[in-house]
Amino acid sequence: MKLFKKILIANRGEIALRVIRTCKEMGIKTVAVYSTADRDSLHVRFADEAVCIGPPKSADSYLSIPNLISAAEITNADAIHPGYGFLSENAKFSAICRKHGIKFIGASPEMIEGMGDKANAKDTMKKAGVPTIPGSDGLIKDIAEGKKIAKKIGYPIILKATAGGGGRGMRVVWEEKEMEKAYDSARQEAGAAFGNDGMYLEKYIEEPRHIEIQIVGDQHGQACHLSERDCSIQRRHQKLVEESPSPFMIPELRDKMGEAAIKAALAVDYEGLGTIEFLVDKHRNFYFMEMNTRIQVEHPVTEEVIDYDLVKEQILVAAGMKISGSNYYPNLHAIECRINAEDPFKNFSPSPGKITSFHSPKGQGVRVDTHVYSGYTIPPYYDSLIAKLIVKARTRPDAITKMSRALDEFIVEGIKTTVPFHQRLMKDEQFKSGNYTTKFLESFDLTE
Ligand code: MV4
Repeated sequence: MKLFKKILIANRGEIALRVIRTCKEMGIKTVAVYSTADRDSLHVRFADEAVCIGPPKSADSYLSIPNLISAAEITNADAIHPGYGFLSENAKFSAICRKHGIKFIGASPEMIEGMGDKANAKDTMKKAGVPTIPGSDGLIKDIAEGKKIAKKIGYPIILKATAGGGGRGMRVVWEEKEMEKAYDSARQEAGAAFGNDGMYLEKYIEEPRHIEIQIVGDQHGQACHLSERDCSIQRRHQKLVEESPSPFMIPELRDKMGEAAIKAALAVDYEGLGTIEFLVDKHRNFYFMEMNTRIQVEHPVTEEVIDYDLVKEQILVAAGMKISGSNYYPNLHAIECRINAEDPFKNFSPSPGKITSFHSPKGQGVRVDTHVYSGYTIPPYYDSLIAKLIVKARTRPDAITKMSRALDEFIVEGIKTTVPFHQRLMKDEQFKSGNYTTKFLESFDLTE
């Protein structure tokens, strides 16, 4: 195995810093890239080298493939870590890195393309024996075909864009007479958003949980799982809280879902770190939803419960290391709260600006991943995540208590944050009971 000498991190914010930390511990040199809006970010300060790649607009900096490849060539980086978002699941970028002899620490272009098309991904998983939701066999060609399949499987059904993501191009249909309008509008939305209006259909699962399995596959044909994360606390397809283990999990289900996730990874010869997302219904039936081929925002909850550096694993596997092949099971309970620069009392509207005072919580079992500090100005151009607060404890109730205590210590002045939202959530009886689904936040009261 030949380890990388220098990694360029094609990202910003807390995840860029997260990758830099692991590289340092591994003795790998780092190159940060930054837009002119990010000069003062900690990822720039803590990297061995830093290259400015353009103006604030993402399209001209963090999404500019020529600028990133130039930065890698100038600095002699032999690998690029894309983090999450931006170009982390961009098939073209993965291909161009390969062409330039730079290792892309992520999936191959073929894999990204195969999993990015949702109907195709579902078909691949179905053929591999991974449970999928009953529905159309691939894309539907018109409304008449949609109605025919819906009648057979029964309403409600959901129409999904094959190029979809973040809930766009998706419509729930409760009865046949709504089908025409739903189909036309979803198709139009998908065409405009993704330049691909292919639609497929499946049975609508009414109050599902979102439970995902972390997997890792190596270049030698082995794959294993690292247990689950429950990401059901979402608002408009944005995750706000993640935890591991899932409060809904039982050992038999974990074994079955873990096995299905490994089957999914082996079916596509998956190399690297990945996540298989499942929908889980109230009867604990589970169904493949999507596969993510990147490190995820919520990876720290897994790191905390299995005591494992996932970024290190990702880098080692990209360099050709053989994995041990054994699965990992949680020994502790971890919860992550996403601290966003948003006003939870004003519909989570963005709140960029200067942080006049910043003090992060500390103490046993408390971790804060952040790139910000007192005096830092949050630019308005990027996502609103400013910190991730992760706690771990022996049990879920202890983790919730610890999270409450840590949130009380979190001081952020000058901007609004989601801290007050999380404080309320940690005291909510239904959240505390663990009995929540992806619908939970729709009815969560957030008046000041
Ligand atoms: C579903 C579903 C119910 N039934 N599919 C949302 C995003 C996209 N990745 C898939 N999504 C859903 N697919 C069937 N057949 C409900 C959702 C869904 C959802 C899923 C996970 C987490 C939050 C969600 C919020 C609304 C809808």
